[in-house]
Amino acid sequence: MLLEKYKLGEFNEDHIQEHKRQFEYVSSYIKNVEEVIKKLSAFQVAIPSWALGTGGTRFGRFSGGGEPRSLEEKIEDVGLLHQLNQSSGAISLHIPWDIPSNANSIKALAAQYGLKFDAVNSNTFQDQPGQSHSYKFGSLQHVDKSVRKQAIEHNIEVIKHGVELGSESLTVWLADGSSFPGQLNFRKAFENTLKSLEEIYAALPADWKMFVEYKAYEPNFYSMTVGDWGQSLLYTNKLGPKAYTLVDLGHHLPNANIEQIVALLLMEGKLGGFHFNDSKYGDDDLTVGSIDPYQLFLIFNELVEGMDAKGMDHASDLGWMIDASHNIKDPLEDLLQSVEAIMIAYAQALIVNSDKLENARENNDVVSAQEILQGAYRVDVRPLVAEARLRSGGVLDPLQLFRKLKVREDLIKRRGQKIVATGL
Ligand code: PSV
Ligand code: MN
Repeated sequence: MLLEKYKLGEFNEDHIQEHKRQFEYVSSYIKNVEEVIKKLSAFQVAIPSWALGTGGTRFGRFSGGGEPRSLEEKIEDVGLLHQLNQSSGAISLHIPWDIPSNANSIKALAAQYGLKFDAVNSNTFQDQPGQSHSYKFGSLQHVDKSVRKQAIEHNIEVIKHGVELGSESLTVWLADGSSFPGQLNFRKAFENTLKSLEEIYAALPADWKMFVEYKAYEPNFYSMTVGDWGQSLLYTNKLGPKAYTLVDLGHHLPNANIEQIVALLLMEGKLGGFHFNDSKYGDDDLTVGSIDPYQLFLIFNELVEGMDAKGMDHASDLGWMIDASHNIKDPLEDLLQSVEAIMIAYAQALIVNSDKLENARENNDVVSAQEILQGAYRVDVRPLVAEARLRSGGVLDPLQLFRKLKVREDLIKRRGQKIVATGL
C-alpha cells in the first residue's frame, strides 16, 4: 500500500517553514552540510521480512492487527516505510519463513516500490515440517554427518532463492552450541562447522558475500559455536575473501566495547555487515537507539572513520540491516524510529571533526577528545536527516504522517485484526 503522493506534499508544505528555520540554524554552524546530506540520502537500511509483525517472547505474543499475511504484503509494508523515509530501500528475507513462490513476480513487486533484496538468511535453528533430521543438537556442527548435510543443502537452497531475487549475500546465524558442560567437544564442533561452512562457501556465486553472525548465548546457554567476533573471524579468515563477520548489536555479553570490535574488524577488512537493534540486558531486540544512543553514535564514529581510512563507500560496501522485534509497539512505527535513530547516529558521526580529534589523540589530550566527540553527539542533527529525506522525495516527519493518516487503522481494515505474521 502506498500513500497518495499529494498527501505527502500537503504534509511537507504544512511543516516546511518550521523545518527551514531549524535546518538553517543547524547549517549555520556545520561546515560540510551538503556533503552530509548527500551521504544521508545515499544511505539505505534493509528491513528484515520477519520484523513487520509483532514478534513474541516465549511467554506470549500479542498481535497488533493489520499485520502482513504474505510476502507480498511484507513488501508492501517495506515499500510504505521507504516511501515515507526514503532510507529503507531493501528487504532481507529469512528462508523458509518467506520463500517466494514466484521469484520473478516478487522481484517485480519489490521493484515497483523501489526495493532491492538484501542478504538472504538461512534457518537451521528450527525444525521444519517434513524435515528428515532434527537440529535439536545443532546443525552445521552436528555429530551426525547427515544432519550437517541437510543443513548445508538448506543453505545452498537459500543461496538459490537469493540469486533469483538479485540478493548478493547470505547471512548464516547458527544456534549451534551446547547448554551443559561436557556436552560438546569444542574442537570437533568447530571443525565440523568449518567444514560445513566451506561447502556452503563453495556454492556462493562469484560476486556474493557470506556473513557469519555471532551470538554470545541463546538458545544455547553454555557455549555457542560462533559465540563472539573472535570465533566468527576465525571462520571467516579460514573460509576466504568472500566471508565476513556480521555484527548484531544485541549479541554481545554486557558492556562489551562494540565500537572497538567494529574498528578492528574494519581494519582487518573482515567487517561485512550489521544487524541494528538496542538492548539493556542481552539480545533484547529493542528499537535502535532506544536504550543507548551514545553507543550507537560511537559505533558510527568508528564506522565512518574506518571506512574512510579504507576509501570504502558508506552506502554500499557494508550490509546495513535492522534486526529487531516488536512486542508492544506498532512494528511499522518502531521501524521508522529505528531507521531514524540510525540516520541520526550516522549524521552525528559525519560531523565529527576528525582532524581535530586525531590531533587531540596525538597529544594525549583526553579532555579535548571527549569534547570533540560529545560536541558532535549533542548537535541536534534531525533537521539534516529531514532535509535529506525531503530532497529524496520523502516526508519531513514520517512517524507523524503515519499516525495522521491512520495507516495502521487502514491496514487493520484491509487485513483484519487477528493476524500473526511469520518470524520470531
Ligand atoms: C538471532 O538472534 C538473530 O539475530 C539472527 O540474525 C537471526 O537470523 C534472527 O535473529 C532471527 O530473528
Ligand atoms: Mn541478527
